[in-house]
Amino acid sequence: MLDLKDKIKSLKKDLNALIVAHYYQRDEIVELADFCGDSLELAKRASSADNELIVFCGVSFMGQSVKLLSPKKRVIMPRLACCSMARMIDSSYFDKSIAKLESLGIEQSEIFPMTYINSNADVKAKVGKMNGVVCTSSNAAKIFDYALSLNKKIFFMPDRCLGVNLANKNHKKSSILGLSSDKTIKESEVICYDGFCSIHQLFSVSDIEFYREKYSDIIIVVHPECDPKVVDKADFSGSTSQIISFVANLPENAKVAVGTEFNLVNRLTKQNGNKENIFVLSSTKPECPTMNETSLEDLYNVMLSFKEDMPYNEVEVESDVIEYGARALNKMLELS
Ligand code: CIZ
Ligand code: SF4
Repeated sequence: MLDLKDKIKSLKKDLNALIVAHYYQRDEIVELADFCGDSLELAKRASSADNELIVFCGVSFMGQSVKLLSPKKRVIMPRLACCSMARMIDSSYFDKSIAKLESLGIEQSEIFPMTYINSNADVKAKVGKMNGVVCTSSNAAKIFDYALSLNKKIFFMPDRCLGVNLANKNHKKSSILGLSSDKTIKESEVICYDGFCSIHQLFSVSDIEFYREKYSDIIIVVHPECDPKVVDKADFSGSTSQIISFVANLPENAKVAVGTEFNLVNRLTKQNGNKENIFVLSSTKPECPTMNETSLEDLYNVMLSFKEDMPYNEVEVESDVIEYGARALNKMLELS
């Protein structure tokens, strides 16, 4: 009798589907995927594939990005799991934030909106309507350079940590809506929305101190969704793909503590064959609950229902959201 993995492989063949999985997905899902990557790599790969059906193992905004880039494709997700950071802003909070800035005397024409890819399509569409841009953690520095060249105030959403980290790297004054005073907001060049990733907040300066005390030669690597104080004390900060290549290029016996989602760090230890030298930079297991929701059963069931003409968890995006969201996303692709 076929086991679940074989059944998924056979359904994949029948449906001529492309299965893609984010780095933070569980190993059993990653093993079955045609391609594993970060959200940018996955959106590009899935939207340019010949396959009409994409099975996206990740969180909702990622499946939506494929629809924005390639609206004719059908995208199904084993779980319509929503990244908790993406859920912190919607189109009405976007409007309220712009209204708040206007109430401080900052005109719309002075604002350049920039959204992290970890946001829903309706927010990307709002950004696109104002001629703004999307960025990911892999291309954030490049897109930020472009944004700075416009000599406007950058309104960065939803991740206040990535926004402040980018501002700090570029020696620009930043503020956070809802936390900073009106005076500071008015004076700053980068105004961040007050969103964050609860998983990346788990890594602290005291975790870094703990490891440095234990191993004086340890290298600390973190994701830019971590708190700016943590990023400041780390040896390297980068996106998931950048972390993977940074660790792969370290000398064989180098000790490294990594601050990002557990599944990725755990895989790094396996792939680098040096388990005891790669540590998770936290005493709490940093598991993203929504990324970990996807199971083999979910993957099988969503594909089977598609085959039986009873599809569910299909990603749908309204046409005006596609038009403007794609504008912001394509601008990112042109710039990166
Ligand atoms: O863009 C992504 O895939 C995320 C969520 C993290 C990263 O740094 O790659
Ligand atoms: Fe969202 Fe954080 Fe999970 Fe990434 S790790 S999907 S940012 S909640």
